[in-house]
Amino acid sequence: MAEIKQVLMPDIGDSKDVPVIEVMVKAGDTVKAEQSLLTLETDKATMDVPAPFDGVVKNVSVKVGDKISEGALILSMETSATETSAVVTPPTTPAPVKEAAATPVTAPVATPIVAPPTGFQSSPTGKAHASPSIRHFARELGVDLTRVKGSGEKGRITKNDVQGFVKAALVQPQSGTGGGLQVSAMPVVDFSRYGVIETKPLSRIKKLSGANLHRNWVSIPHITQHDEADITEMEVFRKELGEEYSKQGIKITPLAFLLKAVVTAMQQYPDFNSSLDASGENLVLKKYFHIGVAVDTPDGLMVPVLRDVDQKGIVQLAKELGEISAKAREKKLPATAMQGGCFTISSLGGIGGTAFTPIINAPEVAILGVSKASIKPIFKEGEFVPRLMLPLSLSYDHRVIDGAEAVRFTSYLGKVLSDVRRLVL
Ligand code: CAO
Repeated sequence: MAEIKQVLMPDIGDSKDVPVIEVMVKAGDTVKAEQSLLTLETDKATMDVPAPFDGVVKNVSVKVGDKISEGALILSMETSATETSAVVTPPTTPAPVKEAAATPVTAPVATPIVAPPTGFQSSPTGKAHASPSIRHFARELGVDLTRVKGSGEKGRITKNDVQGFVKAALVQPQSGTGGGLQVSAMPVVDFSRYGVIETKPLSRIKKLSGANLHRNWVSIPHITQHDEADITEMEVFRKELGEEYSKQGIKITPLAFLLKAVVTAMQQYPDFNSSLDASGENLVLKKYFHIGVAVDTPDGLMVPVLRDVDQKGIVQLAKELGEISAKAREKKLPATAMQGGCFTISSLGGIGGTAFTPIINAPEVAILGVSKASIKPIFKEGEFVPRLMLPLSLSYDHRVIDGAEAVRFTSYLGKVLSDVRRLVL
C-alpha cells in the first residue's frame, strides 16, 4: 500500500547548520534507493544524502542555500514499499562522518526516515557518477562533471579523470586571438510546442559571416565610443555636388565624405590602421588605406573594400561606392574584392537609428558605425541653433586602442566632418 514517508537529515557528526549546495530532485521525480537527493558542504567535506528507499518525491522542503541540522525535514516521498529502515552507506568523504542512524518512525500518514549521508552516488538520471570529494575537486576547478567520462568502476569519475579533462581543455588549440572558450550549449527548443512555425535555412553568406562575427565578438574585447559630428555645412556642399554629378549617374551620399574623413583620422592616429600580429605582441602598422564598407544585400551582409582611399577624391569614391554596392547586391563581387581592408564603415544612416555597436572585422582593430543624421538644437555662442548632427559609433579593440585615443579619434573625425575643407589638408 502506498505510504508517505518523511526523509530527515541524518546525523553527520559535529556539524550543524550545514549549507545545502545542490538539490538533485524535485516534486514528482521517481527516485531509486541510494540515488542522491542533495549535497551538503561542511567546512571539512561535501557529502551527498541519498534516498533511503525507492519512491516518488512528493514535496521537497529544502533549497540551495538553506542551512540544515540533524533531524531537519528534507522531503517527503511516497513509497509502495513496506520497508521501514533506511540503507546506511558508509561515507567515503575525507571528513570523519559518523554513520547515520536509520531511525524509521512509523506514523499513520507520514513516516520520517533519516537518510544516511553517503560517499559517492550512482545516479540513474544520467547525472555524473562521482564521490563528493571528486565533486568538490571538480567544483573548485569549475569542471562540469556531466562532461567528464568516468574510468572507474561502473563509470565512476576519478580524480585522474577530472585532471585529464582539465589538461585536455588547456591544450585545446587556441586561435591566437582567442578560442578555447567554454560556453554552455544553447538550449534546444521545440518552438512548435508554442505555436505555428516555419523553418528557413540561413543563406550561404549568413552562415559564413555568422561564424566570423561570432569569433570576432567573443575573441576581441570590444568597446564602442559614441559621438556626434555636426555635418550641417557638409550637407550643403554634398547637395551641391549631388546636383552636379547626378547627371553623370553618380550619387553622392554622406558615406563618400565619411570614407575620406576616416582616412584623415587614421593618418592622424595610425594605431587605427593596424593589426595585431600572430603572436599578439606586435602591431603591424599599414601604410596603405583600404576601407571596407558593409553592404546590406538580400542574402546577407557583404564587406567589399575600396582601395587607396587616401589617393581618391570624394566624387571618385562616390562612384566606386555605387559600383561595389551594386555588384555586391548582384552577387558579382569576386572574393578578392573583400580582402585587404584596414578599417570598416558600417552605415545604417540611410535607414535610421541613433547608435549601435558594430562588430570589429578582424584582423582590423576598429569599425565605424554611422546612424541617421538629424537636426538637433545645439547651443552655440549663447543660443540654441538647429544643426544637422550625425551619430557615430566607433567600436575598437581595447587591446590595441585605449579609450582616450578612441575619443580623440571620433573628436577629430567630427572636426573634419564639420569643416570638410580639412579633408584636403
Ligand atoms: N544620415 C541621413 N541620411 C543618410 C545617411 C545618414 N547617415 N546616410 C545616407 N543617407 C541618405 C542618403 O543620402 C540617401 O538619401 P537620398 O536617397 O535622399 O539621396 C539615402 O539615405 C540612402 O542612401 P544609401 O543607403 O543608398 O547610400 P549610402 O551611401 O549611405 O550607403 C550602402 C550605401 C551600400 C552602405 C548602404 O546602401 C547599405 O547597404 N547600408 C547598410 C549597411 C549595413 O547593413 N550595415 C550593418 C552592418 S551590421 O549588421
